Amino acid sequence: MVELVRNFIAGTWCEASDGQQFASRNPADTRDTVAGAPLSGKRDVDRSVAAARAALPGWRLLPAPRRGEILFRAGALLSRDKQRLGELVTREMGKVLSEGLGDVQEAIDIAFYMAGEGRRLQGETVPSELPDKECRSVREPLGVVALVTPWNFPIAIPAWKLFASLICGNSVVLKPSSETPACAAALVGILEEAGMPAGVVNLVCGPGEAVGEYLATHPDVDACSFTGSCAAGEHLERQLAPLHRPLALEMGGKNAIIVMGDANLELAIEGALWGGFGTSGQRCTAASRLIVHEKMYDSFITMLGERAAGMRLGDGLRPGTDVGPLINAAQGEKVLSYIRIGIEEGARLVTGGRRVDAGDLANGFFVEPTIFADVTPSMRIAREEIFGPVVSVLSCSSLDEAIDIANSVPFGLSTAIYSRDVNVTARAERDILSGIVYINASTIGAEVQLPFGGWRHSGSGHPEAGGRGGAIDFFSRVKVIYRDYSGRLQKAQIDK
Ligand code: UN1
Repeated sequence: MVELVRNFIAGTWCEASDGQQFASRNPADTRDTVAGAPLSGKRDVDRSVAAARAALPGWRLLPAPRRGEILFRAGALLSRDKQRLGELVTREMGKVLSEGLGDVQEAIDIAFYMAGEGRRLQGETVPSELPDKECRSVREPLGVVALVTPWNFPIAIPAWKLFASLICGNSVVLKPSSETPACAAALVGILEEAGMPAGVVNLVCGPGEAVGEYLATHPDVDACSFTGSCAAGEHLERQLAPLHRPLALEMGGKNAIIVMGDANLELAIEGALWGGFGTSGQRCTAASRLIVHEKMYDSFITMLGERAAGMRLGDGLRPGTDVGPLINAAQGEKVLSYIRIGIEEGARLVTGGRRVDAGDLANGFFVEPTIFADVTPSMRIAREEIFGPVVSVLSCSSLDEAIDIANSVPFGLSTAIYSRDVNVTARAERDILSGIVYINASTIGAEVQLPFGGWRHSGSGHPEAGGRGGAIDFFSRVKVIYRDYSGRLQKAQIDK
């Protein structure tokens, strides 16, 4: 069945202004067209920004707990439709069904979490240094916000951004990846059914970066939140710099798992497989470096290699599939080129390394779970984000060395350490340079009630998810109010 996706502007589902369409395809079998979507242009963006602007005053002034009620309903509707939406995620994006359902669950979680934030959008009240005077702060929305989202979490990431921006009172225009328009439209459809007033949420589809950039730099947009590649994020950062517009960026990662000599080996292997090959390695939190203590090194590699070689590639909708396809041929070729680079750099290929295109796999881009051993920190496969099922194993002889290696890349999103020694894990926790640290758990699977954000080249320092200290801080701005009820001129700093 081909889904008919439309733009959603001012509460109406509509075609692109010039009537053109593009298709999204099932990465497991590209003969299967998932959706026809409107190939949108500047006029569609202009209309959606105008709709968001027109809807802003009413939405901004609706009490935040009332806004939260709409998000509660959206959470309930997402729960009702979880199976259907999870299958759509798998069909349009390729991740295995359990993860497709997890993608939807993450959206449910953030819906309920942000709905509750509607009753917690706190400011501060502090004493004044002067009598008969109040000092307090309140949170206000930024205005019209552009949300530009990737394909790897086609429901969860738009949901993170939508629900956080909406609870704060912003109106939005969502531009999802052109790989996954049907998932985005399904989410927006849920918000419509939940009772979102017309114009508060608008959707414009593809094509790719041109529309996203036009939207983010649009003169009537107040802020932008972007998740995607470093190259696209940094480009956007340069475009937006002269506009002095708040910009939240979530970009790449080169996340490490440190495995110390006293680690629970079986647990560490499971974490490495899950973090390295879950979502076919197409997560910004994917574990792509394993820094293993020399005491464990050989046994770790042997066991990991055997387990990875036994993973089943295939269509994520088929039960028993461990690893789905890559999103498209360009991404597949990029992954293969990194495998060639690893071999040329002198790393040892333990398992995998090839595209599999026999039989049922002929019409997607499937790459075997691939492990390189004897990788050194300066190799490109140890430094650059691959975004595929390729894992590099490096060795270390101490905790300090492991942390140095982990911190030696420009990224800093998620790092894990496996050790039974609490003194070791506490030091790692303190010294690792990344926004998220896992102890005895893999690098993937962050929960929505805490901020999610990368340090250094992984992000702009404006985390997603979480409340204060997280997404609420980005999607709202603080206004400070001084109220003097003394009836006379009081001079701060002077009247003491
Ligand atoms: C991403 O890969 O862009 O922590 C997001 C995780 C998920 C989110 C990943 N909850 O792996």
